[in-house]
Amino acid sequence: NNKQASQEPDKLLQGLCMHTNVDTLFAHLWENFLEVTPSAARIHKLLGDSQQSDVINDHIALRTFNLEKVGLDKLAQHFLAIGYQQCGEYHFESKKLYARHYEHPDPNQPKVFISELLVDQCSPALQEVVNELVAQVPEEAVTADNFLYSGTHWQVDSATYEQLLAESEYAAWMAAWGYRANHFTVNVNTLANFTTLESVNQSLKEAGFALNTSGGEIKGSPEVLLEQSSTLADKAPVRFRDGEKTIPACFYEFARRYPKADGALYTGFVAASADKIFESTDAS
Ligand code: OOG
Ligand code: NI
Repeated sequence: NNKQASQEPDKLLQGLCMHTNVDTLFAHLWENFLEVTPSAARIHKLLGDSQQSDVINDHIALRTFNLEKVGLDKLAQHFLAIGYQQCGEYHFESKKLYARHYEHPDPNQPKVFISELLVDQCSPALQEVVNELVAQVPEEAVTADNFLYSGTHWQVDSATYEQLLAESEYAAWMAAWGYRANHFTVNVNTLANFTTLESVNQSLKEAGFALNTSGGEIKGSPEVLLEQSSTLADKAPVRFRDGEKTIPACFYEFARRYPKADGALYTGFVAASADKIFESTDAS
């Protein structure tokens, strides 16, 4: 009993520290995301100004290559270490991507969607470029606290960017932007002055924001328990080896979830919808 009593404060402290760590990580990711996605700050204000409380995040997404040094598991480790658990997995055959999502035991913490490019299924030319980029990442950078918002650890020239772009938009985006939240997603269920995703989209369009229309403005439906929409990525300057170029950076997403048969909100993702959300960073 004594022993048990003396463990309680430890457990409590651990729980508190975890929350501090989760909040700190997302604060860094958000700050880093806003550097290249100024429209997200304006949209956050637009949605948040219409209610008293803050805007709640449904999830964030991160991207990587499936190479040993920097694969999905290496990114996931940063979340597992602060209490997240592995949940669903998703396959995107034509884009040559694999993804998993992670959830925190506290349902108010954002979910995390991590994808990786299946480099071994790409052309020898792409494999050569990506291997060379990843070779420049110091081993210790991957486990450092700031890895998930550390950007690129390599130098790339604009011709190489264009070469990647011709084969995989995803590979080109990764080469240009590296490790950072690719998007944040507003939890529409908790917005006080918006009920439907249609009304969110309408307000965004009236304010002049461009939405991703691939697969329709709204991806998913009440039947699949998830509706999503997103802005088209902001364009931001990247410093390539041979000079600066302005290209698609990151975007903002909006998600409305529906209850399952047991009454609890669906917490997974929908592969067919995710496939279109990826295209929010396309150059066209
Ligand atoms: C992830 C796209 C998928 C979702 O909510 O379905 C996604 C990405 O663009 O990296 O975020
Ligand atoms: Ni998303």
